[in-house]
Amino acid sequence: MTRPSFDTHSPAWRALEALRPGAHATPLAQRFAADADRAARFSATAAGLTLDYSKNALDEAVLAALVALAAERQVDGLRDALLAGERINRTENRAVLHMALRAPQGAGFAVDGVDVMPAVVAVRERMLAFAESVRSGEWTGHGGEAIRDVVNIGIGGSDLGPRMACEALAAEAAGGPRMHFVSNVDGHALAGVLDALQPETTLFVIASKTFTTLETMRNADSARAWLLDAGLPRAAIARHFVAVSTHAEAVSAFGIDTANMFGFWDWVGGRFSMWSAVGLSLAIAVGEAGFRALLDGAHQMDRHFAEAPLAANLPVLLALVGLWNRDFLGYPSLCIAPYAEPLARLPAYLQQLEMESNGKSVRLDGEAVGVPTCPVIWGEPGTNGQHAFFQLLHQGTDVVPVDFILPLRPSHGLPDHHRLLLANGIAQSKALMVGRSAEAVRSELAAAGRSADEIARLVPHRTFAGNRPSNTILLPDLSPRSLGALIALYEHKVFVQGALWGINSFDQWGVELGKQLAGGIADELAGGPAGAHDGSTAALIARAKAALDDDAA
Ligand code: G6Q
Repeated sequence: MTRPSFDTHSPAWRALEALRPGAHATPLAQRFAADADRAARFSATAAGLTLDYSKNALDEAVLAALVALAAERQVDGLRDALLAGERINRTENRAVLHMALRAPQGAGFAVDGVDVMPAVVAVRERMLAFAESVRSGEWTGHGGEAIRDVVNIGIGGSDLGPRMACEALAAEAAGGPRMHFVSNVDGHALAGVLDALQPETTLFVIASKTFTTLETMRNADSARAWLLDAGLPRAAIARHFVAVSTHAEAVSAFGIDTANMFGFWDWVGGRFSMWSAVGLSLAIAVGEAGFRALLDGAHQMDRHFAEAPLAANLPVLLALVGLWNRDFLGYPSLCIAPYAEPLARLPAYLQQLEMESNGKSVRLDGEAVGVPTCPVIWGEPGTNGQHAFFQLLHQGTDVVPVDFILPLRPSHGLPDHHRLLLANGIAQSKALMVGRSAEAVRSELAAAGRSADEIARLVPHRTFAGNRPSNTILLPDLSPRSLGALIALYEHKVFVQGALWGINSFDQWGVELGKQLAGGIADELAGGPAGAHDGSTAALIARAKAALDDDAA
């Protein structure tokens, strides 16, 4: 279907503009004081997850206008087009069907009338069987030893998802091999991993849809050289390297047996691919049952997204609140604060998911969007962040909305830690909202016996205005099922925001120019002819070349 073109004069947009001045008229804390049901009114649950968005500067009129905007922008129709396998990624002429990867056989996902599920299920089963054979020791290295270390070599979408999820689900990984991830072309990354490994017991998973990505191929070549330099024969490559790719010819030329290549399809975007064979390393880590549970959690969220009305639809609500904060209240960034150490890589994962998808300035029709799109996504796990950047969240000059992500049960057995962790997460969202008044600071200092002078001097520093927005997302635990639902929630949020802004969330042309220029500069650094550069770039190349030539001499 064609998307309605973006219109800031539309009735819903104008209604929201009219509501904007009211957003700050009543502070959040007062909204709660006036309405005992506020938290329940602005919370929703699906696939085991609860989203509490009540600590945002909105009321029922704003919410109704936001939902009207979603209806006006035909979000439900676009969602149906997505699920119907239409080629909604129009700049690349591709369908977008990562939901099929976590659906059961017979789910009916099709592209151009061809059911994709038989192929999806076939690769899924082959890949899970392979993962189990590595875990069980049935798959051995060239010399017959079981695999003790798995190194995933990939970058971007072929790295961030499995890396994040392996860390998040480490508690599920008992009995499997140790997992390592190498993405950066910076040799420190690969060298640091290889130093501790034995070639005879190491399996490399080369994850690259195209099998041409510079970083991945450089790292894969170096890993292969490491194996051969250790004295293993070329025939060993087939036992120590497998590939996740769509490029059979390149895989075979590398020395990998295409029987050990796990494919996927052009309708799986890199940053949406952790559910495909790109999740092979994760499947080796958490095993077949864990991987299936992850898929099922995501599938539950998919069903909710497909079926729930807009006003009760978690991804739609998360997207609408984000759009309200970005476009109407003008907040330029969004902090992701998982209160879970295993989710340490989640902010980086969501950075790619949101910023590569919606960090765009033009609509699908080529016209400028005309309003701010994706905010800067950043964050760190709590409670660490509290001792670092939370100062700015509480008292800085920019208001930064926060997504607090709280798994209610831990994956470890240490007593009492989790009570303290949850208390801190909840306390931070409250503190951001209520702040601390000058009056409260004065009384506290007076009660502590401070002099009047000292009180007058300290009050401005110790006061904070509060009224700062946040969402809280509660997960029952940090299980594969909960993680799957959480990631699918953000994926669909990204889709909905793209639909609201009228942009294509599924291409990434903005990353191409730097890659092209790097190719030319790499040739120059190797002694090739100098290109046409500005003064700064030419001087930097000259200095880099001098250092490289020095080292080579
Ligand atoms: C993600 C992007 C990008 C991609 C990497 C790796 O959506 O497309 O991050 O995943 O550039 O690409 P390959 O898998 O082809 O190596």
